[in-house]
Amino acid sequence: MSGKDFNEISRRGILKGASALGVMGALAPSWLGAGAARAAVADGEVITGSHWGVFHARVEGGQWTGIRPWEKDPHPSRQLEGIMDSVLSPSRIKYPMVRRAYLEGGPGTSPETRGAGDFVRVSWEQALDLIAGELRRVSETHGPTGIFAGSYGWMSPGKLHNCQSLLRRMLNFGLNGAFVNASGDYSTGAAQIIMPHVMGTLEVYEQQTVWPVVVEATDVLVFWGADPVRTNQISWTVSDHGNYPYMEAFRETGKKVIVIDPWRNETAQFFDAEWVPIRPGTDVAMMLGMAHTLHEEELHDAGFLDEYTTGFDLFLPYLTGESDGVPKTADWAAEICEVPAEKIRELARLFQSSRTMLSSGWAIQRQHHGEQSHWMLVTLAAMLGQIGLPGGGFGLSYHYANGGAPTANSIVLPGMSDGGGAVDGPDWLNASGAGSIPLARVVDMIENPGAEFDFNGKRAAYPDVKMAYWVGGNPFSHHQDRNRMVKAWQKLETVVVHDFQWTATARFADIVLPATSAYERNDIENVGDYSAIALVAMKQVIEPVFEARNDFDIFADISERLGSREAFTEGKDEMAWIRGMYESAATQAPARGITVPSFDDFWAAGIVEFEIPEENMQYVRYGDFREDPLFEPLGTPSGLIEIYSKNIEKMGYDDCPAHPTWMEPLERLGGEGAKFPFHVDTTHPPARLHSQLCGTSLRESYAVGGREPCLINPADAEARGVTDGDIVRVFNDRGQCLAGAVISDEIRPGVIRISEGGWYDPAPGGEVGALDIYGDVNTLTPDIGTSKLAQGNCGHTVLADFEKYQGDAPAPNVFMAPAEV
Ligand code: PGD
Repeated sequence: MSGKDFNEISRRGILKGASALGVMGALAPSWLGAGAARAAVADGEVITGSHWGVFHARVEGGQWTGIRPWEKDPHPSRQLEGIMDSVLSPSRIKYPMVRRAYLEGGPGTSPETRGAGDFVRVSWEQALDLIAGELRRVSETHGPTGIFAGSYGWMSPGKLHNCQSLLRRMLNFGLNGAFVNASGDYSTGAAQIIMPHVMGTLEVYEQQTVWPVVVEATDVLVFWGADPVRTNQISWTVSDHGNYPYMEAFRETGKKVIVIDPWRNETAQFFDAEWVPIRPGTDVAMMLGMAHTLHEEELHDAGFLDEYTTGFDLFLPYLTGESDGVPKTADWAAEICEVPAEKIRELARLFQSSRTMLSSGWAIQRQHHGEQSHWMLVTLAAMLGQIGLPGGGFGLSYHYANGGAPTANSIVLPGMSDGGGAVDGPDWLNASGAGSIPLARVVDMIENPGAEFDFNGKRAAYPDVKMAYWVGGNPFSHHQDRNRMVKAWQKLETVVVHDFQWTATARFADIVLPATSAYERNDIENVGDYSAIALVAMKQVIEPVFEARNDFDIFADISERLGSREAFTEGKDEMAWIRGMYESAATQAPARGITVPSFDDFWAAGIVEFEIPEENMQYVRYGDFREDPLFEPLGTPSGLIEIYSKNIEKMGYDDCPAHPTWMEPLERLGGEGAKFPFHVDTTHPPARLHSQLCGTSLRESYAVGGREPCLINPADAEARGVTDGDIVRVFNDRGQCLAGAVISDEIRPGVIRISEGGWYDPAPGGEVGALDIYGDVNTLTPDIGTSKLAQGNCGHTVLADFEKYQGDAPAPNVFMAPAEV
């Protein structure tokens, strides 16, 4: 099976949202909002954009009836099929709703009934009064750290309707910035903190050596825990899918591709790559084994290490074992990572003798001590001496948002300002005394007010948060250790959520507001996070569904109640904001030597495309640094690649030494005292974006027995008496969930795979520890920080066991809205 066959949809075909129309079509007259007609057309096609790409929406009689991918999308994602369903699905939030006990008893009443689905419909006026009143009460009673508005999540693209910036804007103007913010993200929590120490930049969100250069110059392309064929379907802004033609071109060259991964992922299948089925969580050991081989055989590039790096001499005693008595030989590594020592040596020699690109994903840093993985990868690449050469070195973003697709000469849109005052470090306090925490420690914060925590050289105490306000994210999907989280949430007095889907996060809230989806409002966005090949008018496709309102309008109305409407809106409506953003970006055009259409012409055309300059087709990451390290130094203290970091040394952390180090994780296969026999690989899903689209017809293409699929090696399945299609219970000391067995030798023995993003669906009763009956893998994962340095999440460090589920499995509940009362 090729990846292309797997995740692309027809470019020409118009997709009918079959199940959406089936379920909601009959309700058509009532699901349209009553307000003035704002949709772009009543009949015809409307262009818009999404995380899954640009598309044309077909509208007939004011109803959305089909989707046609943009004709210039080189690889439209099949996930587009789920979009209409997400807008019109039975899990749609229709009205403002308040948890009954909260409505009757006020903040903090019976928090253990959160998640039980007992909601009462209220009017918009009542809901907005409740929220504004509660923001005031919490802020007056508990001071500037009473409200948590870190509110992380992938929301929807669109520069104006960025609900998270809008939330913070409302609080910055309405409450003087008196709220707790959060820094970092769940994608690259460890890498984005360690990489500035090592390379002087974030690295993970930066342009890669471009694909045309890779196709031309790379001999060996390594995907180390990366699955770009799967994950490039989506982007943070509007996806361009620019990597797919180049991946096909690389495949056609017949050059070598190696995938180091516990499962033979879609990329391995697409390239028919050599598969190295490593034990999860042991990549640093394997890299050390390769580094040792290079050094022992004098294959490392001593000249490169001398000129472009610092600290190799301090790392070397560790590598050879001089400092700790343990030489990190290939044999030593093989014991840990279960890749044969001879294979480790062979790969080290191959990488050294060929132009090799080490392209890594982010799963290997979303682990306990995850800082070490990318640091060691850089160190290995430095020893190979190819950083800054065409097609060589390392890349941390080929799998994300089509990193490596050449960059066009585009104008850049400004984002929606959050009004300033947001705090983005743990101990930096803003004028009103509010603070910020590393994002993935949110549950730790709620549980342990006043407790001290470390973060990247700083130390601060957790605030005592009483209220959480979440928009555009699904923490009851993305955060680890669900049961710990359910319990911690009970300490909060008030939880407010805006979403358009009844996610578990909405179900565990007190006040739930129905937001519009991106297709019920107008917006503007870049196409291609790295390629920036176009700007698209995200035109409103249909009228708001039921009583849904734009986050912007909701926050404007709350601002009104807080006396700050004018500051929040600047007196501008939706189209005035969009026009302003475009016209501000257009002022960059002369300096770029390009002309762009007027706003009115752009809006009428729906899209404006940009050319890729020839020099951008040749871009080599770190080419300038290699050319002249004195005039093009890195942003590190030494200006060089830091294999040893004096700054990290000064921090003195016991869980993040000053050079890359193999450190035993909390738990791993083959690790001492491993209590459960299977590692759970919590990869990103093939047919949704995190939890987005889980509530749609796309689920029918992958669910097994109505549950999230669980990939199991045949030997492991046989040992547990499980056959294909069985429902299994997966469990450990932290939690339990059901899943549907898929038996396949594409996953290595000892590892099972359940994708993140399955909607959490606790069995009725919903008490802490309840069986999750759909398959949220974060019922099983640990909620610990990667280390004191980055405090990133460890969603990929998890052992569990499984068994065939006995008896009748309860039907999932989570895909229907709670009863309307
Ligand atoms: P999404 O499913 O994208 O997940 O976590 P994230 O919270 O980003 O949730 C976005 C929510 O925003 C959806 O419920 C959607 O309906 C809502 N939404 C969309 N548009 C709007 C809007 O305009 N307004 C409002 N109000 N709401 C909107 C993802 C996170 O999960 C990430 S980024 C990563 S990388 C992590 N990955 C893993 C992993 O690999 N393994 C594990 N175990 N756990 C992970 N968790 C993390």
